[in-house]
Amino acid sequence: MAESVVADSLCRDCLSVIEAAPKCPKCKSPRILTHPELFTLSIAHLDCDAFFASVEKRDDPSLKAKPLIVGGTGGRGVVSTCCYLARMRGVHSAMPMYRAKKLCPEAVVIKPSMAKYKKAGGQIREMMQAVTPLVEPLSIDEAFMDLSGTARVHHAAPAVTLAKLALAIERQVGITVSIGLAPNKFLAKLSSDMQKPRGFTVIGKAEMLEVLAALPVGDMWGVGKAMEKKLSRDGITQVSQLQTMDEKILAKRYGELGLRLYRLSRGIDHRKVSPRSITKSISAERTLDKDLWNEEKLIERLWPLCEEVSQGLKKQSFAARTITLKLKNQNHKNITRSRSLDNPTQLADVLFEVGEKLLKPMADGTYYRLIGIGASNLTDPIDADPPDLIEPERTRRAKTEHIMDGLRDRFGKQAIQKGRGIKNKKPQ
Ligand code: TTP
Ligand code: MG
Repeated sequence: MAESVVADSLCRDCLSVIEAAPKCPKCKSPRILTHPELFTLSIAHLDCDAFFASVEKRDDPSLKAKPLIVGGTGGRGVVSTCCYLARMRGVHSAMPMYRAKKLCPEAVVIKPSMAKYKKAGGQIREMMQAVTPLVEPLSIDEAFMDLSGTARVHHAAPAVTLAKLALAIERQVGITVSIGLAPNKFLAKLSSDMQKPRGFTVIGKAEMLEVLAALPVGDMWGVGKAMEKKLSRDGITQVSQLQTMDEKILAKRYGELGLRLYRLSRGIDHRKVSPRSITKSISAERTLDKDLWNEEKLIERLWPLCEEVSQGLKKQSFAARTITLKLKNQNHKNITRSRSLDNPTQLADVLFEVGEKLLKPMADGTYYRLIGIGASNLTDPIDADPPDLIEPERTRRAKTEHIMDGLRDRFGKQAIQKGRGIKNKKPQ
């Protein structure tokens, strides 16, 4: 009997749908994508490769073959990103620049030009939105896309449309991207990172458990350094271990995060791709009824603003990496002070703690007529507010805040107020 052959492969260069082969029979390209679920999956994650560095190389071809670092060049500057040549020498994002230069002395170092990156990011987003309205940007260079139902419009399976999009971005924007295609957001994001740069990785239902089992727990979305250490102390270092653990035990030990680990380790993620334009910041500010200089009084005004911003973050499903305090003096001059966080937050408590620290040196006798707090550098809340092992009190406060949010949802905003909120209601 003749063996039946299945066209389960795609040439990423000429976009022909073919039978599995080492090279495309039509254009001879070796960039063949083969997977049994290739033409049925529709949730994707797209992430630009070495984004800032790629834009710089595009704009100055003499940099193409050189290791390139983009970042702050001052004494305390850090690496924003670097090209893959510099990565081979051990340089990576968030590394102090002096260390990066030691690791790769011949690297060219360039200061970031945000306007250029925003333009390129915007162009790419528009191209994604032309493919499907269901685009959920996560940051300037990455987004989820849901391509379910697009086959009819594009006369091609999502995988083909995505490969075509990657080529179009290379041609029109001049940089490369990596794509992950999977049954859900968690797996799509995981897969887009697996074969960078210029990658296209598929994780299907059939092999997802096996793929996940091979990962260290630190690769799980939402497991930061502190959580990784905690799990390791408890003897859990591999996702394969989580896969054998009982849901109730994980929930009891690690709360909400434990439940998430249970689900994600099994490849379960029901979150929808929710289209939204990229919100840059969420803030709240008040013009004071009377100009204030007193530190304590200014701090009292800060708390309700932090609660407001925190509610906004939670409602819109964002977490902030940067917190900015804003003050306006009697000459109507705006003064802002910002701080970046190690872990993004959604919590009023954290906003307040940072806001208070930023405010203290500003309370130098100057009269202020307005106070505000802003949250920016917004990311997915999945990484937000990991349990604080150094300050367990902070974890306890975070838990209280979540419980109060739940009560507020059930009984209304005024039904429950946190200590600081109540204090602010007292006549002064
Ligand atoms: P990433 O997508 O995390 O990194 P990348 O695009 O440079 O590299 P990769 O190929 O691994 O995706 O971030 C996108 C851009 O955001 C990056 O080019 C620079 C900026 N960025 C910072 O400024 N600081 C940081 O710590 C990180 C991680 C990124
Ligand atoms: Mg990237």
